[in-house]
Amino acid sequence: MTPPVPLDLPGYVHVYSGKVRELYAPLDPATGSPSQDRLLLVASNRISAYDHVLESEIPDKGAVLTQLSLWWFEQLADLVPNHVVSDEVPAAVAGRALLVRRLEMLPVECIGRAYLTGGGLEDYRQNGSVCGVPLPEGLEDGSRLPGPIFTPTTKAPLGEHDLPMTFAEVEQEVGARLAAQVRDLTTAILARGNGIAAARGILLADTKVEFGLDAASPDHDGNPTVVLADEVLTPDSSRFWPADQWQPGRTQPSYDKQFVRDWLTSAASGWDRSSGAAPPPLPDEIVDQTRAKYVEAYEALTGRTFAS
Ligand code: PZK
Repeated sequence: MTPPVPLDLPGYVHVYSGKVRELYAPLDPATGSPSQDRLLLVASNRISAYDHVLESEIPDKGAVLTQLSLWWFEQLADLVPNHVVSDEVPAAVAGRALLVRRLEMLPVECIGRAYLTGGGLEDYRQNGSVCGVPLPEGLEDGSRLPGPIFTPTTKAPLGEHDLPMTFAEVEQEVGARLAAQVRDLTTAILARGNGIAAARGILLADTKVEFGLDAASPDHDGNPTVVLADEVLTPDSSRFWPADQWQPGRTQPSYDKQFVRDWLTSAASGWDRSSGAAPPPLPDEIVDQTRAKYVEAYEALTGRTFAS
């Protein structure tokens, strides 16, 4: 897995690369030193599947996800403040980058689940609970939960897998007050998201959100404000399912990645998922169909036309 070469963005310095996104720090024009209070969050057109970042890119994916995140931040603004400062960014990353407030990030991946699948389902089958949250008997892959639950994980370094945490472990990491705050915010964000998405034919099975502290703006009690960071309720941070195909008891089709997964696991790709080999490039029609699904999700949710 060779990380891509960071962009050369005059006035910015590269600080970090994730699987499909990058962080840059603006340079102070007067001193030339990196900003301590701002970051540029850039979404690429890269796509991952089966734990590989593919060599094929999906045109406009970075812009669609950035614009969707921006729209969700607005929909959630009465629940939680967010890190967005501006969408005025260098032309080279127009539409797919945001200038954000640099926060002290909490060392927890905040996962909310409204439906049971993936790692949550495995935990449930072994323990009858997910991250220590007890659940009713008889649930299957894709079952809707009685209400959204908080199933946090550790933040593992890039390439390693995050591990489930109990709520008590989150309390030990960040304190009882913050732990309760991020739990309640995570489930409220997912509930609000599903309230909006269900009417548009999309189920949000689960989501990962990240919070940071803004010490510069303390709340009423003098505590640092909890701020929603990163991306929110995008197909990269959440499982999107087509509502009309939802059928508990099987693996649900993915709203955005199903064409990619089906082709990669078909004989046509010649790829053996268990071989550890890099997946082959995607045929143009799979790229086009996948781009169309991202645009379709954006347009269905926001009611806006995606303008590339
Ligand atoms: C921050 N990440 C994950 C996101 C990447 C990596 N507002 C913030 N302040 C401080 N740190 C972060 C954020 C945000 N968002 C986010 N890591 C640190 C991440 C995007 C691309 F490469």
